[in-house]
Amino acid sequence: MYQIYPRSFQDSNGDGIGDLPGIISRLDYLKQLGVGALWLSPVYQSPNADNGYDISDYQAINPEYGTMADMERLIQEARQRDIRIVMDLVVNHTSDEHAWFVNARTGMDSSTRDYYVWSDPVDGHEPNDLTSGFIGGSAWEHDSTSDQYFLHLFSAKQVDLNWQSPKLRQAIYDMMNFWIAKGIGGFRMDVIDMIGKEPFEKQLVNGPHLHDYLHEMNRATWADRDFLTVGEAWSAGPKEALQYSCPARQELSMIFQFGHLWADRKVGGEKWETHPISVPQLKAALYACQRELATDGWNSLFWNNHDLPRAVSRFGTPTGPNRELSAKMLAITLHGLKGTPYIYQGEEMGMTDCPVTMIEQVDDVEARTIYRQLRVQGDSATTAMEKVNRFSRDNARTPMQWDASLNAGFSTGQPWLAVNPNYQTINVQATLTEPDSVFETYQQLIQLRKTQPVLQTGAFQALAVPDDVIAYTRTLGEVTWLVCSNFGAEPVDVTLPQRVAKRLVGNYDDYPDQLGDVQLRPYEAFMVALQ
Ligand code: TEU
Ligand code: CA
Repeated sequence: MYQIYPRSFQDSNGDGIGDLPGIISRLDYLKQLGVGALWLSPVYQSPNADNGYDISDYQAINPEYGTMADMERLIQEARQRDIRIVMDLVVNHTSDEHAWFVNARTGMDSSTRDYYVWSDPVDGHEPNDLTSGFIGGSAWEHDSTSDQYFLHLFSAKQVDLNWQSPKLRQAIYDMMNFWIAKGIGGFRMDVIDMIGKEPFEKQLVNGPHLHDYLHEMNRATWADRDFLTVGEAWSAGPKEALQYSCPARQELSMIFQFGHLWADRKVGGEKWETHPISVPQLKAALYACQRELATDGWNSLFWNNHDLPRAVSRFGTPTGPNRELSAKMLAITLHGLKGTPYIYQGEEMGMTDCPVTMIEQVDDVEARTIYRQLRVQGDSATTAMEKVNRFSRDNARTPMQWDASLNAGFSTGQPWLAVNPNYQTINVQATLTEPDSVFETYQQLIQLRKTQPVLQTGAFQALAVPDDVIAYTRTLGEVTWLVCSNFGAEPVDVTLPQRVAKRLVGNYDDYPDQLGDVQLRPYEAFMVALQ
């Protein structure tokens, strides 16, 4: 699966905003990479308070991105290349400009009033102290027409839907069926662990009816079709992942869990409280998922997305010769695991985070709020900007770097978010012409995943190796493959199963044919077949 952030992928008309015709014009490139599906971040009608994660009409395309006819053409053109389109389903909340909410606001008797979460004031105040993630302050907003409060766990323009309403649930399923009928191949479900919330109990994730709703949704929409669903679930660990994805329960194909991404964060801390990456913590989290979902359920595999720093900047080295080495190492590590790998646009050529010096250069609503809070708490502007540069979602949202021409070939106009200045050297054209490129490594890995059953279903086994190394095998019948990766920029000695091996993929030309005691070079990684 390849994630496209449409705003930043390819602009076709020079307005500085990526669009659907732009995506269509790059389908051959994606086919060449070999991916089987594209997850598009939201392209629906939206006032863009949170770049499309605030939808005002689920059944219309944002004119910035094109028309419904463009969308239909994208679905067709992709299918002709054996690529499915997976749409982002944002049904925890709608925009406050959605007709359902505009109508709900007209009064207590409105037909869609119960689509949202309302409460009378308690002692003249908000019903409780829930806070909004993105803008700080209360998650309850006062509505003067009815003197009630409504709930928004994200920005005030992202109003929480009330899944306890059967009518709302049916309206969502109808909308999903509208898209399924258009021939899409799946849904990525935004903050799906929140739809069963009990705001008055202050239970925001994993509500008591969450899994009932997902089962009901499955039956009411894609049941019995060849259709992929992946839920975003920040609250889930391996056990919950199994619940969501075990086929017998008829819920989702898989979920995104984020356990491995705590490896450079204070657990339970805030997202800007970072520390150097702990590889033991990283592998413990990855392995826990492999083990828990070994025989039932299914994993998703990813290093980054539109909310997170870029993989090579976070887990590797974003400059110098180690950039390509570490980008390939990350690709090899991920693609060897059992599950469905997700590539975030630009990852396939080792695109890096783009640091900024002033908060004014930042678009992301979340980063702007946190910056303000950090300043109030006493951080200097410099310290606060350092933190913002480590976590800001803009890091991964800068335009796709296609070539070394003006604006990286993304747009002939002024891009909505500045292009990373390193586009002169890091771009698609360069990676396609260079021998042994990062792109080629991804391409090889994708081909192996498509053709080699051992990578699809082979059993996972971790190997005992030094802290900075991740090494595991996958076994199916007589076939055993080994994946070994040095996550450090320093050489490290390891002892690996001593059997003659066939080389499959690696990031150094001359990796050993005979394993045993081996010294791994900086960021060295390989996938080999053991005999
Ligand atoms: O993100 C889920 C979410 O919980 C975010 O707050 C996430 O923790 C944060 O972005 C990490 O920096 C999803 C979408 O992926 C995100 O883009 C949306 O802004 C959010 O939901 C609201 O729809
Ligand atoms: Ca455009």
